[in-house]
Amino acid sequence: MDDIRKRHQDTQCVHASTLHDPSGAVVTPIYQTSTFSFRDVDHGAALFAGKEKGYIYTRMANPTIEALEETVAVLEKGYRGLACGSGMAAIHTTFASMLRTGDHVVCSDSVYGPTNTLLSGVMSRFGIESTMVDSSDLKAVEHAIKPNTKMIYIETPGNPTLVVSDIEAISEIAHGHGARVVVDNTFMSPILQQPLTLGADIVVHSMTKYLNGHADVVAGVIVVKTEEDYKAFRQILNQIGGVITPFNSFLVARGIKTLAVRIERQCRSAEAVARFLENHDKIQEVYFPWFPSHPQHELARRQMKGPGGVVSFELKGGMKGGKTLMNSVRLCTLAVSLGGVETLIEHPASMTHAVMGAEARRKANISDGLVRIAVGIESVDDLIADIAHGLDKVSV
Ligand code: LCS
Repeated sequence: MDDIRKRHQDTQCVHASTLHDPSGAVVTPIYQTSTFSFRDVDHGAALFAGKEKGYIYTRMANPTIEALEETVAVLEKGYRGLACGSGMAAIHTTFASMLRTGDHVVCSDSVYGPTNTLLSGVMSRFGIESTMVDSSDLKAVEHAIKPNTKMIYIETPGNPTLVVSDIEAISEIAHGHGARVVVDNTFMSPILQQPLTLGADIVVHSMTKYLNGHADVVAGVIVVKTEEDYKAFRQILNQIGGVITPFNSFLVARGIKTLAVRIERQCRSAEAVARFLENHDKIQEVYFPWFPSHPQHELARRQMKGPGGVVSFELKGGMKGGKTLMNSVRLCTLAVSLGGVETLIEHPASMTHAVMGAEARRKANISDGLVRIAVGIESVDDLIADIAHGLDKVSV
């Protein structure tokens, strides 16, 4: 569809990955090949020299992967996408493409645990410094900037406390200091938030979550705004080699066809679950950006089109209560990850954010009693009945 960029996102989800395959296939086929043949030596040389368009080798480009990359770029209103083998591969490729020894990064303290440790571990070994800040506090963000700050990295809402950061204001601050802004948009998907339209320079996603939506693929993507960035990032991705497979690209592109409808249901159900929890007498605190009790509630309503499908909360019984709940639910599955059609429940302090260590968790407000539910698309009545049953077992 030639004018796909002008269509509504609901339409883009369904049609953006259609390739115009010579066979007439309605769905982009899986080009399950590592390499592509050349007509003759001059053709191969012309492809390598960039004088002719075509495919060479799947680590460099592949039609099935390109169809997915184009789909996410369209949905994010970006220039082009670069699909990666995981969300972490997308984040690492972004760091490797934008930073060099001696640079400094300001990063939200509320990010997925391994993003935090990628900065404090691997990147610091290569001489890249980072400062973790509460990125919902604009003064703290500006204060953390140094003369060598090249990047402000935010995840909003942040995993797992759902702290919300102001993308537009942070982009203005960053650009005023010659730094660029990367937003991890995993928790929102492009349906609920389009950071590039708010001034951010780069978007990353773990496509393992909402974009794929079916808990059967690990994948990531980077979306850039300019041709210059695209070329630089592509070169680094090609060298590092953290690419996605054609088969996984096919699955994610298939998942995206239903993204808009899944997100609509997940937002509605998450709100109902959060409201149930907020009114329950065994619950101490609910973290949900759509509620007036959330500290960045007004910003969330302005910046996001919906709350997303994740609800975090603390029980009055602290960690002991949380453990009883997680061991007692029968429909919610005790597992990490989020964004799939099935509801998952997990314990950030001992699971997704264990790697950060106790001190970094304390700074990021991730208490030992915090429980995270990633709401799926089951009947919300069944979900609430399951959580109610689990809470019945908790003694406070
Ligand atoms: N960014 C965010 C916001 C994430 O939540 C995750 C994974 C990643 C990046 C990394 O993506 P991956 O390499 O796994 O595709 N988050 C997980 C979570 O909260 N539970 O399990 C994985």
